[in-house]
Amino acid sequence: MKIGMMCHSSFGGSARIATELALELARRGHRVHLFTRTTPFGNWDHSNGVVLHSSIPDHENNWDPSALYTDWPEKDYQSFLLSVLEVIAREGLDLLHFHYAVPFVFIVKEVKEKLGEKCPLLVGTLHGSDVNEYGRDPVKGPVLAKTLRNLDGLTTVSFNYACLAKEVLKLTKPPEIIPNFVSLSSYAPQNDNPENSREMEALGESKKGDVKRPRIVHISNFRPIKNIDSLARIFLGIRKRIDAELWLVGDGQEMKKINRLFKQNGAKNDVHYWGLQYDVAPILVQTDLLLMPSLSESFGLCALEAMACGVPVLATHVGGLPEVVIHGKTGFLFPVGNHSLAADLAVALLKDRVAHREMSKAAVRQARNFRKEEIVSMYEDFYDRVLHKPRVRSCLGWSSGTIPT
Ligand code: GMT
Repeated sequence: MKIGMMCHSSFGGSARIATELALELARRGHRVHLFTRTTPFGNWDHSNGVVLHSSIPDHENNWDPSALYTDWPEKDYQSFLLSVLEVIAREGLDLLHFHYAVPFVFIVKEVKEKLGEKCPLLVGTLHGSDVNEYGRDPVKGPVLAKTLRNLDGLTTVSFNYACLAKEVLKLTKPPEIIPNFVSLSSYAPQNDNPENSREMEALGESKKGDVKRPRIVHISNFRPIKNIDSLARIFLGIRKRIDAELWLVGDGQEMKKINRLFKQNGAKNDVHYWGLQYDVAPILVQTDLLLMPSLSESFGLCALEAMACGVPVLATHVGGLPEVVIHGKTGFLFPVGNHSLAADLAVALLKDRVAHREMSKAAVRQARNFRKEEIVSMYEDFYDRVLHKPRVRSCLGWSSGTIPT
C-alpha cells in the first residue's frame, strides 16, 4: 500500500505511535510517507525506510518539543498542505492517515476539496485532548465534527475515548478501537537481562549490597492536564513515610511550578530531573513505580511502557487508563484528587517486596496484550477494509465517504 501518515513532531504519545507505526509499516513493505511540521522528536534516522516530509527545515526550528502546537501560522499550514498535494500528484497515495485531529483534519478537508474523486482514502486516529478540547470549541468543534463524520475511516485508542468522541462530536457510530502499542523488544524488565538483575535491586538492595531508595517515576509533557500539583502532593505524602525518590522525565509549562514546590518543601534532593528523553526504557527499568495523576488520558501510553518494563502503575481512574492498568493487579487506580489514598497505596506496595514482584510480573503479562506486531496488523486490517469498501459518489457535501455499513 502507499500510505501517507501525518502527525505532530512533539514529545507526545500520538507522535510516538504515528512514527512507530510508519516505521513498522515500511518494514512490512508498504511505501510510507510521513508528513510532519518539523523533524520528529528523537533521533530520526533518515535511512529508516520511511520518506519524511517536514515542512519546516531543522535550522528554522526553534520550537519547544514538549509543546503540542495545534494553531499553525497560515504559511506553515499552506506549505504542509502543498507537500501532501505534491506527493499525491507525484506518487499517488492509496490512503492518507492523520494521528491527532487538530490541525490535520483541516488539512484532509482541503485535500478532499482540491482533489475531489482523485483524493486518496482519508482516515484518522483520535488521540488526546483533541476531542475534549477542540470538539467542545464553538468555532472549531462543528468543522471538526463534520469532517470526522465524512472520513472513510476513523479509529481511536480506547473504548472510553471512542464513547466520548461519539458523544461530543455527535458521530453516527463510535470510532473503531485500535489501542496504542508497545515494542516488547525495546521495553522489557531489566531482570530479563542477567547482568542487571532487577530482582536483586528491587526495593532496597543493590548488587553491591548498599541501600537503594524506592524510585517513583513520572513521564509527561508537564501540561496542566497532567495534574502536576497532585503529583507533588502525593510524592510529598509518600516521602513523609518512606525514604523514596522521584524521577521526573520530560518537560513543559508546569515544570517551574513543581520545581518551586519541591524546594519549598525541602524535597529538592529527593527529586531527579531527566529532561526530555526519547528513549525512556533505560530509565523506566531502574524504577519501582510509575505515578500518573492525570485529569484525563485517552489511553496513557507511558503507563503501558512502564508495565512492559515490569513497573507497576499508580494512576487516576480516568479516561482510557482502566483499560490499560488493571486495578489491584498491574497497579492501582485512584480518584482524581485523593492524594492520601494514592500515597497509602504507593507506600504499601513499595514496602511489600512480594506483592511488588507479583504486580511487576502481572504488568509485563498485561503489556503483552498491546504488542506492537499485533496492533500494527490491526491497522493493516483496518486499511484493507477501508480500501475494499465500495466508495460512493458524493452528493452530500465535500465527501459522503464510503457506503455506510
Ligand atoms: O492531548 C494530549 O495531551 C497529547 C496527546 C499526544 O499527542 O501525545 O496525548 C494523548 O495521546 C496519547 C497517545 O494516544 C495517549 O496515550 C495519551 O493518553 C493522550 N493524552 C491525553 O489524553 C491527555
